[in-house]
Amino acid sequence: MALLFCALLSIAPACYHMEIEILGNVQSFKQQGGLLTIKTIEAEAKVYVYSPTIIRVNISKKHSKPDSSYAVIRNADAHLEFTESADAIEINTTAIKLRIQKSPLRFNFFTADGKPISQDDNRFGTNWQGGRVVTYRKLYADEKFIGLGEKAGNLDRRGTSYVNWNTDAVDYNNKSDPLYKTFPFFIGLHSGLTYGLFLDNTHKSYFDFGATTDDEMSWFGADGGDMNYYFFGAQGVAKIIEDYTWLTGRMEMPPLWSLGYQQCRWSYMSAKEVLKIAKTFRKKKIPADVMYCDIDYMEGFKIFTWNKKTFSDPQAMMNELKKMGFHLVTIVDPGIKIEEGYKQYDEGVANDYFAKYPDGENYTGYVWPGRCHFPDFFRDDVREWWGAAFTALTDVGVDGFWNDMNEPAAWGQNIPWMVKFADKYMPEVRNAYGMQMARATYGGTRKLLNNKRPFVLTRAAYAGTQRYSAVWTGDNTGTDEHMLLGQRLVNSLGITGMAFTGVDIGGFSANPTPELMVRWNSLGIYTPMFRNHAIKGSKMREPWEWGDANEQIIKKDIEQRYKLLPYIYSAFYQSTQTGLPISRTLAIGFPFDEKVYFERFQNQFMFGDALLVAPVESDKLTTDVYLPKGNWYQLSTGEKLKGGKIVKVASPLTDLPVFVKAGAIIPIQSITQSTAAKGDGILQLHIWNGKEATDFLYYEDDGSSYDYEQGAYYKRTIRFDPKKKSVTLSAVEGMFFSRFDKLSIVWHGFERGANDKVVDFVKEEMAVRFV
Ligand code: MIG
Repeated sequence: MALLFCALLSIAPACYHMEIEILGNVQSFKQQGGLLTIKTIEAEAKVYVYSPTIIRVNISKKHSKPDSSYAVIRNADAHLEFTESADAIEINTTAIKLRIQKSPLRFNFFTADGKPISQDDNRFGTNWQGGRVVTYRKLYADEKFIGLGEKAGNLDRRGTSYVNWNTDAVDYNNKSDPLYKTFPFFIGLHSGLTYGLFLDNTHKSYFDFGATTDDEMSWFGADGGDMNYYFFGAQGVAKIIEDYTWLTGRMEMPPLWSLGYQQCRWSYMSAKEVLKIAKTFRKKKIPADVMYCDIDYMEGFKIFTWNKKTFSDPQAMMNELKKMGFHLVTIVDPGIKIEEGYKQYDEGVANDYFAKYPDGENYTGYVWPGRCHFPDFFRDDVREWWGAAFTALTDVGVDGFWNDMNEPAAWGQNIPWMVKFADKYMPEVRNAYGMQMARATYGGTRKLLNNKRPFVLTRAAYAGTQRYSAVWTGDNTGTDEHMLLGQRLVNSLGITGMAFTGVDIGGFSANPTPELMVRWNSLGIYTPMFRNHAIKGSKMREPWEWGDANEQIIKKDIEQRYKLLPYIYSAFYQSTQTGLPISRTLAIGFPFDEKVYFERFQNQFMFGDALLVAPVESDKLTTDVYLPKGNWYQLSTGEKLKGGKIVKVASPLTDLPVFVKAGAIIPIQSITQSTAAKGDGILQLHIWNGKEATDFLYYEDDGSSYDYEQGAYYKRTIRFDPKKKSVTLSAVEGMFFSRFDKLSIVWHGFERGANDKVVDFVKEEMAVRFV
């Protein structure tokens, strides 16, 4: 036996030989409009300019047609200019100098004034290793890397490597990789310069930020397809995010209700239980907007059905929820149960809508309903069909749709690579499956809801998913470590265009301590999506399950969220315009401040323009916080602090450390029990004194329809000018009437004379002066 095994081993190398193929030297090139095509004996490179700060390089042995992308929504410029010399071709924009070396063919990016930003490793450049294509880049001594979206580990990804392969990552931890999503986009920082790189390739992909090499190179690549990357040369992390989201799209205004407090559980087992929980929120006067139904609302886990016993009258349940001002989000999974007589199964088979093996047989995998087929969301007709089926939910008034298990997940986790979606095999498109499901859900429900905004949530995603859906970070655990990791995931997702993000507050698996539950809720205020969720079998998690004293703290936290909604909603508007996330790692605003990357400070973030939040473990009642350069105030005490240093602050469970940037303008409203409630009609404008003039773009609309696309919004710039001693509001733009009729100005950090003022909130330009 042993002998035979050796014999087999010894012949293996003779049977298997991996080819390394190099890129070679430039043989010829030609320009057609906005495209420069460069040929070597081995391959072909296409270069396009998308904007002065974005250049695309696409290297392939065999370019496929047509050129398509799930992520990119823009086209290249129609024209491109270059110069040629004996050893290089040069493309110059106002921001980038791309020097294309001829022998061997290499791509080297510089600033317009010639400083190197990102260069190929001249030894290896781009090459093919079997079917895999890889590019090696020069690593700069002080280079840092941020990005890749939902990836565990540290903010600075230098010294680590990652794989993108969407996975149902149950019980992941801070070392796990891959997780659920694929965002092959990172930002590099060195020598005071920034650049971004987006590898638009849905195959399994790899990023090595100097983890497994000497200090000379980093590399990235994919198991198939082209070396197809977009290079971003803008200076400044925020500018690069703006460009990346210009290219891949930005989120739309979310329904306002989805920014309220969301209560979820696997599962509230009956309509009666859903209503009981909702009523308890109202009885206890704890604000909330959203209830969830996890998989148990269905009949035998069949998508688009209601359980006849436990949810016998969904319409009646919805009516009661609505009366209380609640919205309902229901879960959908991709797996369609194999069962004759079940509508989705019958239609799917009749119309051939499922993913299949190359011989035409439908692929079968096991998930909650048992044996299932999986819709081929890569096809237009399948997405239409899927989207239209949501009437089962929208007809009774559901307007939130939670897309789970769409990595896709099947028991055993290892779907055969022979499974085909549209005309592609699974390994090529797996990473985009969840995105296409979210796209189908969004497209269908947007139509069905008649001008109302759907709320879509997805677990799996690919670059560009922000156009369709919010995301959450899957099955985390109820520990302090996970609370901090979750914040890093949210902050990192924000770098890659995903502004609407959340984690399971309290942790999905395991039971959090009461202290952790309280702490995590206080961080929930400052999480774009504020949702509580827990695994089946765990202890109940609702705010009143933690004792009276803790209930009061959690209630206050949720109230704080509701007060901040005008500020938060305006931050979402900003994201729809610029792509900047709501939760911003400090690396966005302070990219070259070393301390921002220290492990003990790397979880800190700006929530919108004005608030710096420092997440702290639940058992740490004093903590060090790093305040970047500038002046700050502690939100809870009003104490003024000088930045550019580490400060020690108290961090009891009643007071998560939050700081306000000097000069901040923060609009706040009265506490309401849901976002549908009117409130007292007074918008409070909190002005935090500073030395420089500052602006805040205030935005409001009806919070629920698409009328804002037709101009039904209310927008004005608020300016605080300490030198002129005034707060001015520009005239209102847009055709919507504010729900506030009074404006009350609250002054912080002013020495004297600035009295709180209540004035009429008029549409014309207005100025409030102080002495
Ligand atoms: O196999 O629907 O991440 O949020 O509660 C588990 C049940 C399936 C995984 C999701 C989780 C959800 C759970 N789902």
